[in-house]
Amino acid sequence: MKSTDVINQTKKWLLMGTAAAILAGTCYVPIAAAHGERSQAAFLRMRTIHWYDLKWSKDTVEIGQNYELTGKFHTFSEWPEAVDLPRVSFLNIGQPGPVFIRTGSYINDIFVPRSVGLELGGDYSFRVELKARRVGNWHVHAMMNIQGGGPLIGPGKWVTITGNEANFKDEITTLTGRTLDLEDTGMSKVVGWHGFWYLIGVLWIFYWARRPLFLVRHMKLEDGVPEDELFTATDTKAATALLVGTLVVIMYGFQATESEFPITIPLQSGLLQDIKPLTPPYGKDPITAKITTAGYRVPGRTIKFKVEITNHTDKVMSIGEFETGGVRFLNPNVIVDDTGYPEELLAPEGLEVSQQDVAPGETVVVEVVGTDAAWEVQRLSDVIYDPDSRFGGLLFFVDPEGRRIPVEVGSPLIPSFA
Ligand SMILES: [Cu+2]
Repeated sequence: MKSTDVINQTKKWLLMGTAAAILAGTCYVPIAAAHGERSQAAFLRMRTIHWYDLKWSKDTVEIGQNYELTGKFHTFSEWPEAVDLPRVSFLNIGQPGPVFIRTGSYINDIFVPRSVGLELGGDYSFRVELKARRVGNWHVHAMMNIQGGGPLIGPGKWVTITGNEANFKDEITTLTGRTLDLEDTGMSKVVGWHGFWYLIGVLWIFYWARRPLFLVRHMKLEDGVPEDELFTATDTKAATALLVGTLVVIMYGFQATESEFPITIPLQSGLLQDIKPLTPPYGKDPITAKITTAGYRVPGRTIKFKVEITNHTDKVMSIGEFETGGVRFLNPNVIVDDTGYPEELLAPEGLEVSQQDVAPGETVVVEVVGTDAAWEVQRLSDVIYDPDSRFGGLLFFVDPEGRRIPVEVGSPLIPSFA
């Protein structure tokens, strides 16, 4: 084969390869349907933070409009060893970049722009206030970041943002009385100063690069020409001018900025505080639930357990729901979801119980069976791969007034292969 043939062949293949890469990149845009949580170890998701009573305020918002994610969460008592205790935790939102901005977030009505400490075994309420910023269809998750543990991703729901992004404004008023749009505050100054110094640097290089740079100078040095003959008196003047000029501009810049912003404060940081859990409606441990056996079929879509329940209250309590890893198995006789909970996580008729109502003072052993595709789709069945085959969840009891009382349950979870 002649060498031109080889070159032509190479060109042809290169061209085809590039075309294929561009085509693949532009035409194949897969939709990410889960956003990290499914790949997390099932036992971690079931034994860390349990999100419940979640409410995403609407399904569609316009640019600049407010949006809210509210709900409660429970910190599981038997916190897994693999995750540090939630002493430094940050309430976050799982979304693909700032498609919403967070205008406020609260735990138990305490404003939490920084990390906080949480107690194990407690229930907390939270509220995250958002403002729509990017047009699109986004999957928004409740999320808690634990220092020394990582992100604990809660249930996510799709929300559509419509409108014109150019209209988005993030206005604030500072304590000095200025009204600023944080979308572009300070941008012109940052670009201006960076551009200015970059230009100075380029000009200085250009000043020298006009003359031959490498070979000529190298050869002169080799030939024993003294170093100081390689630059002229003008060069020395130019260098001095640059040095003095730089210092003057720095001083000017410092002064000008100082007089434009006379009052500035350092970054506000540090652990905010330890937040105490909510006071439960019936006091501490109104209902005790102790699992005696628990298991799941492999492969399968069912988790079942026997639980010894004692009702310490003076009301009849009905078992309405079992929640684990964000999946809600409902007993339709007791709880019908009216919050628009994400379909893929909701089993509206997924819970079967051998006894639904527990009388005041009664102790019973109830068999609970939760069945839904979500057990498999959300990969909770993948607990078979986990190094700690234990689970945790919340059993929701409903009192005659319709109040929901979450009771933590957890135990080893034994697979069966028959
Ligand atoms: Cu998601």
